[in-house]
Amino acid sequence: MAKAPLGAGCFWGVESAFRQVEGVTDAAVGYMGGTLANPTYEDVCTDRTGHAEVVQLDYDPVQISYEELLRVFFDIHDPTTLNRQEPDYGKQYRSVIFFHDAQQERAAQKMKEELDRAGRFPRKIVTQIVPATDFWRAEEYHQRYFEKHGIAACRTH
Ligand code: MHO
Repeated sequence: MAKAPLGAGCFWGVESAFRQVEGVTDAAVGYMGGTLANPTYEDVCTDRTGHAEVVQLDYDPVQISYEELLRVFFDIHDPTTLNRQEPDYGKQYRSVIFFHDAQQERAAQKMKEELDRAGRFPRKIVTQIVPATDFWRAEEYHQRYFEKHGIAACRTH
């Protein structure tokens, strides 16, 4: 099993999308990339802890490659809006790929460059590609949020 932590906006929808992908064996929502240890959702919402909302994916590399996971990642969000994903503003909603090793880093860089070159999006991709840090699992009520609440999109304010 391998791990891939990815940030693509409000983690409810990202988790729900990846749970439908074959080869993804588990998914947990949480926070990564900040300074505060053991942050709460309210801490992260202040946009002052530096964390991003992420989904920590467990996947079986025999069933799905890292590249295929990244394709899904780029398909399910807009990687061209800086610190914003649809209705949600703030650095915690940034588009970010946290890599665990040099191979993941190279794969992510390569895909970002290829998508930019191919003009896949009307604007330049702003996705960060940075080393993984501590994963802080989010509060239980955020896990499988859509399944619990029967909604399929992040509600807007
Ligand atoms: N716009 C969403 C953000 C939730 S997400 C877990 C809301 O309705 O609060 O950041």
